[in-house]
Amino acid sequence: MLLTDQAAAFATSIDPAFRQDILEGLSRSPKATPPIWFYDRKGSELFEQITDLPEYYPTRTETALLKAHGSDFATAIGEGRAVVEFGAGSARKTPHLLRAIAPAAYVPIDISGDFLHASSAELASAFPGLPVLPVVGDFNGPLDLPSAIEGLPRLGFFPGSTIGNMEPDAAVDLLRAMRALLGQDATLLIGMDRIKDRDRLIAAYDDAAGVTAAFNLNLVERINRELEGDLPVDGFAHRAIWNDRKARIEMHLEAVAPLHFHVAGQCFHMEAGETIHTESSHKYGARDGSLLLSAGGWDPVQEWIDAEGLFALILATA
Ligand code: AVI
Repeated sequence: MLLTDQAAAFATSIDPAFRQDILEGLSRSPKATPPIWFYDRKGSELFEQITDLPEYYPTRTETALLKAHGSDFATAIGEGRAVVEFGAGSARKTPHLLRAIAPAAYVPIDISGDFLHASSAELASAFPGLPVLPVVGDFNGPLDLPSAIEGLPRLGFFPGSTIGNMEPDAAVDLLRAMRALLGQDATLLIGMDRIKDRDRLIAAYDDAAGVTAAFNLNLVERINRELEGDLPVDGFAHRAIWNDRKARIEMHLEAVAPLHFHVAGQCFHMEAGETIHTESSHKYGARDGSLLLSAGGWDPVQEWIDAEGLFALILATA
């Protein structure tokens, strides 16, 4: 088959994984798309804004824990490890940990190369002498660590409760993959958001300034931009729902009227009130985090939690 120039350009510029996930997700009933596709440049910037919102307590609380417990980390983790950060993004919390444990190398992993290279350069200048070895990639798939850290004991660092954006079975698979990647004497420091008052949880995902709504709706704009979509952005409303049975906040894009639209040449229809489930953010009870880690092949050894019980950092050994 011959492609026109325009179609050929479209066929080569399109991210096939994005196309496949969105077409599959919109064809499903109920409709659901994976949260990784929030994070184009604009989505990553909006997420950074979310982390500063008064309602979004996780980043502030976890950063305060990292600042406050540096000497505990130094004792429990020790010096000279290679720190491997999963989903490093802007890596704003990382300096607190690096200062406390004097690592031998720092390996940030992130899917967004632009973001990763900018934050790696900043860290390298803040920690002269520390080898900073960024890896661009999706930590949900197979990855190779830089050969420069061969032989060094590793600390996996997975802050932000990003584990909560996975279904429990996928979270267990990821923890097992991390254990295999990090090796025998590895340790893991992981952030987990706790179950709390429902109104507080909903406010954190439906802030008064509408930044989380813009973050969710940016997915519609991204589909239009990158997948030849014609979704009406004002045809969708942001919804944040607490699903108590599954202990998770769900973000949805709800059709405010019956909608017909196209994506990559395929037609879709939504009834008014029908939603696209765009993200789950699981929250953990007092023992849930330890159970999840154990299922993932890790042995939880220490936990740090703020006075209000909002957010926990857990240290586990392989
Ligand atoms: C990245 N992740 C841990 C965030 C969360 O809280 O689940 C993503 C997010 N979605 C809306 N607000 C923040």
